[in-house]
Amino acid sequence: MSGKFITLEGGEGAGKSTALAFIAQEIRNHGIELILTREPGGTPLGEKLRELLLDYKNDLMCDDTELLLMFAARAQHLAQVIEPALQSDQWVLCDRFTDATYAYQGGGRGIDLQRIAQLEQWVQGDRRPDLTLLLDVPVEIGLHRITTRQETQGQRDRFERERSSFFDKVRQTYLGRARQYPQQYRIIDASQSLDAVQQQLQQVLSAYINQNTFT
Ligand code: T5A
Repeated sequence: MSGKFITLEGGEGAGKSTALAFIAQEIRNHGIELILTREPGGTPLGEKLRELLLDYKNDLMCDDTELLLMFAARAQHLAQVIEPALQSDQWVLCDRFTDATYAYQGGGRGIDLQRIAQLEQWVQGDRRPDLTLLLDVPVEIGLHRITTRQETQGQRDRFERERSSFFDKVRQTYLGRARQYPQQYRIIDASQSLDAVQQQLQQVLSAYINQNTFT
């Protein structure tokens, strides 16, 4: 069995953190060895870059700096964590990856998608996710959820401070990529109840694992 690279994506308030533990457990229930990681971050150096990227006090960060820091963290993450795991036949579940760069820096900030594609090729070579689970939720529902969560968890980060028009472009870019890469993407309707979201995830994962493992 060769390692599979699974990514989890979605706009703000889509429920990724909530879904992550459930997805990991579902995969491990099939006897698969899995590592869990995230972007930006996933390594000690990447986590430092994450702090810079999310800190709302860095409000003067220009769009190219943001893009390059995302890919700097990613280069380290691939070299130190993702590639070694996949090459030793472990599966990797990553909370966000380059599809987030297309959605946020491309869709949200308006950076030319071709420039992102060039960096993607440079940093990743041919490495792409085998499966991307997109938790899709209308922007107003997602933003309402994070507003409720912030009452218990403090300050909004640099991205969470963006306007709803920014998140609308993020969502449309994700949905556009899901249409463009139907083999890679599975769209989960994340506006439903937690139980219903988990049921969808279970169905998608069972089908995927059955297709990609042998006993
Ligand atoms: N970024 C990242 C880029 O711009 N470019 C990139 O290349 C990359 C990799 C940090 C930021 O970095 C940006 C995007 C991000 O803004 P992050 O930490 O993954 O990345 O971002 P968050 O979106 O903040 O991720 P979280 O997983 O923390 O938040 P979510 O998805 O909002 O999830 P969660 O689980 O905290 O849910 C929010 C609230 O909703 C409730 C939860 O209980 C929680 O209170 N909830 C539900 N309520 C009702 N029904 C459901 N089905 C629910 N599911 C969850």
